[in-house]
Amino acid sequence: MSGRFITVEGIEGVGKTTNIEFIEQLLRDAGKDVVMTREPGGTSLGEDVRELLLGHKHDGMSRDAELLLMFAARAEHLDKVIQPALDNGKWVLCDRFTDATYAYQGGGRGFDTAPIATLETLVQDSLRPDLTLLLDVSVEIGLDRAGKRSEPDRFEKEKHDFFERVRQTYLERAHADASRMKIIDASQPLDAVQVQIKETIMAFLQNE
Ligand code: T5A
Repeated sequence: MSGRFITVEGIEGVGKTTNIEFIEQLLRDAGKDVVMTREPGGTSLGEDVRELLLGHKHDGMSRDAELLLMFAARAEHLDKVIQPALDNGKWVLCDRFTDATYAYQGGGRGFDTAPIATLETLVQDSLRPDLTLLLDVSVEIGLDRAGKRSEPDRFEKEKHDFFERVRQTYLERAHADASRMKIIDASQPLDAVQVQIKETIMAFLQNE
């Protein structure tokens, strides 16, 4: 039996890294064999591409190059990690996936949906996440949390408006695809965020 594919999304500093291990534990407690991974990255090639995308060596990279590098890393990730795990009945838990491309390259950089959708179908065929948790906070809170943690990467150097467009695109996608994409109010204290996450995961498990 094929496994399930769960993704976690949101703007910078929203708490994806903090909460993904909590989600992994919920799934393991339910007896699922979990593979945890991330984008961009998740493979040797993908992690090298991540360096290119997030580092400052290529500040000013064209938006076409950025979009294609995201999907190049994703193609390798699907081929080497995600699809084999799903085929073996494992549950794949991924920190960001193609919703991030629609949000950052679409909303943020201004790409039309059509070329992103074309690349999505080319690289993924019919594969889409079964469940996506969209952790949502205001841009002010997200950037404040992210800024306290580490030096800004190439995306974190973008201006406030960029992240407003990214957030709005995420929210629009969640409202348009509400059965898959669940919005979590991540502005609350961590224990309250994790109550919402647990409810969402339990509801998904019950419908399996
Ligand atoms: N990208 C990615 C694209 O442009 N297109 C794509 O297709 C893909 C896949 C990846 C970058 O690549 C871009 C998007 C990104 O810019 P990343 O490292 O995966 O970068 O993503 P980031 O969002 O940069 O990851 P962060 O680590 O910054 O954010 P997280 O993981 O959401 O936040 P986290 O868990 O590290 O938390 C940040 C701080 O907040 C605290 C934590 O303790 C931590 O200090 N915190 C809370 N504080 C108070 N209350 C809560 N509820 C809290 N939750 C967490």
